Amino acid sequence: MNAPRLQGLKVALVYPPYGPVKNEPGIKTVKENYGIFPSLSLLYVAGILENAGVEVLFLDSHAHEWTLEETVRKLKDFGPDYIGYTITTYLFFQTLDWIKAIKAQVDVPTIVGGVHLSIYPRETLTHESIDFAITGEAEVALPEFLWAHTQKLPLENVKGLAYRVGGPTAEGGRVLVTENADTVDVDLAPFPARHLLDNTIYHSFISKRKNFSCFITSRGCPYKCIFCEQGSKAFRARSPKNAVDELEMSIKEFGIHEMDFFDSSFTIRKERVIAICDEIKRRKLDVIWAARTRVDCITPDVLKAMQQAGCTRIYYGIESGNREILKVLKKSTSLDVIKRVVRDTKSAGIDTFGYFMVGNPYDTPTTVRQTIRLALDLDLDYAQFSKVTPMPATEMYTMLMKQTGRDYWREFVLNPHDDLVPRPHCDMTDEEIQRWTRLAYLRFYYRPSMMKRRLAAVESMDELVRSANTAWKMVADYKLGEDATGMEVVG
Ligand code: B12
Ligand code: SF4
Repeated sequence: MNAPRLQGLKVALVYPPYGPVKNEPGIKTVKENYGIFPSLSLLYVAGILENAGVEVLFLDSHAHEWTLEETVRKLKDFGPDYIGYTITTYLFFQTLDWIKAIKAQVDVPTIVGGVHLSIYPRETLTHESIDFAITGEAEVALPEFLWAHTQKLPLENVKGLAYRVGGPTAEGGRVLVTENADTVDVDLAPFPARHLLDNTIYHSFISKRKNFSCFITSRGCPYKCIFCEQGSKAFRARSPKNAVDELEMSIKEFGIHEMDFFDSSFTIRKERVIAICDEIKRRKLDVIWAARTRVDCITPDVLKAMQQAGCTRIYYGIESGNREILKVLKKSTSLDVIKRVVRDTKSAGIDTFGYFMVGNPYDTPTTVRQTIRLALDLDLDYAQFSKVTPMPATEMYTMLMKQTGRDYWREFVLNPHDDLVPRPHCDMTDEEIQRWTRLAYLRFYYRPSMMKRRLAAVESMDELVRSANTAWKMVADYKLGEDATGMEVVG
């Protein structure tokens, strides 16, 4: 990758704490108990920087619950030349608060990156506390930017960069966005720098082993579901050897024995998946793992290979129990395929986790009931019900912009606030959607059969406490019997 060497340079990466926001797809109780995950995005950035010779301080203030003061103290002790943050559109205003407060006390250039910057680089750079943005993947762009900036070379030659010229935008300054950086060869990307973390502190609400971490073996997605921006990114997969090398290193060097694979759809290429599984078995890696995929990318031989290689859970994007809505979402699958694949997965000895959405275009209480009914009938081991959030750079968001003539997220980034972005073609109010989502959880998890299953599956005291906590909060927050949807709460 011919990265310029940057020895002597110091960069701190900060992952600020974050909490629920109004546009949050998850309901509060579930969100609060979801677990603590490392920022894979920032770990990639740390790997890229170290590979280029930079000294990196990684501050996961979210996981460690470090206050702003503690974080600033650590930053001052380190004395960085730059501070970097990963940004998501939803959490922009929360992250920005930390960026501003840190900049006021450690005044070095701020660099930001993340998918958000490929969508709203100009709007983001109107905030003076942010100096530079990497607008795409950082593998090439970040070392080139740091080289050019430290050597005082012209920045317009750095691909994949956004920066201000001529002062603050409010006083006539302009934001320049250079041409997109070239696509990265995913097999050449440095591994996430997990050695910079205390890997013992991470867990999910259903993780069973320590240490726990997250992992990705491919980028982008060839499908075009209308609610997801990943379909706009070309699918690029790592070779089985490269992916399993990282897995092996995580086990041997950092004691990681449970991995959550965050590929958009892990099983898109069947032969690659089987090769990864064979490689895990050949190296006798002591790891259990979970992966996300689509029901129409699964076959019995893939399931068998995955189970034999330590896969204990598959997350399926099922989304809705209504055929017409599945078509609107461009899920291009049928209820029959969903039912068959969930059955096959369970027969293969792998737990099933279904993702569902409430508040889709044309959703009504009737279609939401169908969704809840499907989740119950499938007899999934876990289900997640999310309130629809039209995310930027998705077809669903374009629908909303056409319907309303507004670019809500753009306004949100220019003038950060926590107002709700409406949902396109959905007559249900946010309160109704919230209520249905909670009801869906209660219907799903508080059935006697499910409670029995959960208790039987609990492997440690820690896990039991986590589940009981979530369950108690969910019930305590819900006024049983006052629900207006007409569905009983515990079936
Ligand atoms: C793993 C993951 C998580 C994990 C770990 C967090 C993380 N970001 O790693 C968990 C579960 C914690 C999580 C949480 C959330 N996530 Co998330 N997550 C992902 C996922 C699946 C993979 C990220 C990844 O590592 N990709 C691989 C790397 C190589 O790509 P990358 O992340 O784009 O990073 C590259 C560049 O963007 C850039 N870059 C990224 N950050 C930075 C920072 C600097 C300083 C620089 C220079 C460059 C740079 O360089 C990287 C290397 O090339 C992505 C979707 C995806 N497939 O990418 C969503 C995604 C990033 N998440 C998203 C969201 C919305 C969230 C949440 C807000 C969800 C929620 N409701 O709570 C939170 C926010 C947490 C936070 N504070 O960042 C959105 C962001 C959309 C947007 N418009 O901003 C994405 C794109 C998924 C989606 N389509 O909705 N997430
Ligand atoms: S939801 Fe999944 S399958 Fe659909 S575009 Fe996004 S990543 Fe691809």
